[in-house]
Amino acid sequence: MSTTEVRPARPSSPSVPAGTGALVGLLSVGAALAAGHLVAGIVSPPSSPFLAVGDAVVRLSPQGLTEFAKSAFGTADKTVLLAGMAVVIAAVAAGAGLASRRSSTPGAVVVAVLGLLGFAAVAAMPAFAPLDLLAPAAALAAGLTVMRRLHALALRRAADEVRAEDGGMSRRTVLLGASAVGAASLLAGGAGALLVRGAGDSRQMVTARLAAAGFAQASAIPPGAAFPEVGTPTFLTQAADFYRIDVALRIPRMSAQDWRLRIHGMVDREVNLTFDDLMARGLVARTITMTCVSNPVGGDLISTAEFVGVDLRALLMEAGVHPEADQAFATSVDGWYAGTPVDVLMEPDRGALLAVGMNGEALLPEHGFPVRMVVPGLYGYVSATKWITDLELTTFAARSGYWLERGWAERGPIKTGSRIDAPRTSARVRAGRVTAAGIAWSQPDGISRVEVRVDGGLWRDAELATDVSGVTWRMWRADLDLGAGSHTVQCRATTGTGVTQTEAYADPVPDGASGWHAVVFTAE
Ligand SMILES: Nc1nc2c(c(=O)[nH]1)N[C@H]1C(S)=C(S)[C@@H](COP(=O)(O)O)O[C@H]1N2
Ligand SMILES: [Mo]
Repeated sequence: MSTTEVRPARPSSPSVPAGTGALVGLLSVGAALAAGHLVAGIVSPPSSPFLAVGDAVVRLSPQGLTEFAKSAFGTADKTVLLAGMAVVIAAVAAGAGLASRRSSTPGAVVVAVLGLLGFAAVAAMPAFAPLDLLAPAAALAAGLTVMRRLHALALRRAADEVRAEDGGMSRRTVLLGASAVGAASLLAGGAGALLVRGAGDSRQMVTARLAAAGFAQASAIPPGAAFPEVGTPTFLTQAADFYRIDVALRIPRMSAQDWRLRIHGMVDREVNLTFDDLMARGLVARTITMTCVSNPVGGDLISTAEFVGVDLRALLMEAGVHPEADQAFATSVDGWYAGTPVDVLMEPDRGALLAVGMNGEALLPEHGFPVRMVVPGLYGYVSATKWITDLELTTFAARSGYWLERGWAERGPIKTGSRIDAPRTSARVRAGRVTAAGIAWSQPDGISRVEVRVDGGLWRDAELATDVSGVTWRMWRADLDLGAGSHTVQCRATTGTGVTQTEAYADPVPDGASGWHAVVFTAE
């Protein structure tokens, strides 16, 4: 009896040739990126997983690095970044294919991990909306499908070769499958790129036209108009940090060229406007603080920007509003609607705008590109229709706005308010001299006084920042002398006409919150 084991000569289990393996990896990831880009182009351009990952890289990079990239590559820095990303992703994809020569599982795992990265980047976008998840979902599905199907094809071909079977699957079948996937990816990715670029081009064009018209830079806000060094917001809110409220599931995408506005209803003459018509009229810049009616006492649904646009009152005068019309009913391209009191719009000094720009640039898509309404002193839900395409002069009796139908008030004047930004609730600060700071607003009369008190003691005047205008917020600060222990600071504002903010607490529903903001913190 022999002790030597005789292994039967069995054919080694089939494995995909290295080159084919790498190709399968590349094609799977390529198909994923292309599918994601195409769906994003249709649904919402920023949700392209490839672009979203790029944006996330920029946001998460240390500032020094992004500044270096800017100085080294100038405006091409984005392109350099995306090209670099493409190289890294291609290397990972080829590696994943090489690791999957026998089974497609390692490749599928890599595709899934890349897919999750895409999901995370899209979900972390500043203007994320649930429908944005469609693009990374499409990418993941395409990547996994191609990985499984192409790999199976390549493996069958390899097995046939091992068995040296005649009439087995030919090399051509694999090549054909790979070419089909490659061609489909190129088509999908190309179409996606066109769609994505179309949206971006239109915005860039508007920004360039604003620059040419002399509105590139938001006008200088006087120094001393804000106290960010002690905790207030900056005077102008960056467009990307501007609070955002809307019921749009996905941000409407409309090019400026396709935009139209019809002013009609109870008017002498219907007015029809294109974007070029708007630009041809005199543009005006107005710095305006906007507020949402849902903003609770102490809340942050309040922001300020320099808006550029066309005077809405002048347009309405051109149309000739009938005296019976008490409501200007605006509809946006996504179907949302809001009614604004005509008497407010027609106040000579109110300054209502059809805005096309914000802080020296075209509006951001999520803030109403290409055109929105802005009315100083009215909450957004009755005045600030984004993506506006229709303005009907009518009556409150005839039509009700979206939030009116849901129990909110008919007219939405912004209530006088003030907020403490420093110290923060539950903060621990050093006992001794503590600087409290915050904001106050009362449109259109402005703020003449802000008072603070500690632990229910006497009210004392805070120092007011340089006044900008009655329709913007005004910052304040006050140095307090505090012993160790828990403290409560409160603030209250007085309007330009001498009316002090009410202490009476009210919830935001139905016409805006009221009451004095209080912050409890500890000095130690
Ligand atoms: N088309 C559209 N416009 C809209 C809304 C909306 O839901 N859809 N919300 C309004 C509300 S309630 C507010 S407070 C402001 C907010 O504008 P912002 O997102 O640019 O800050 O937009 C207004 N315009
Ligand atoms: Mo709002």
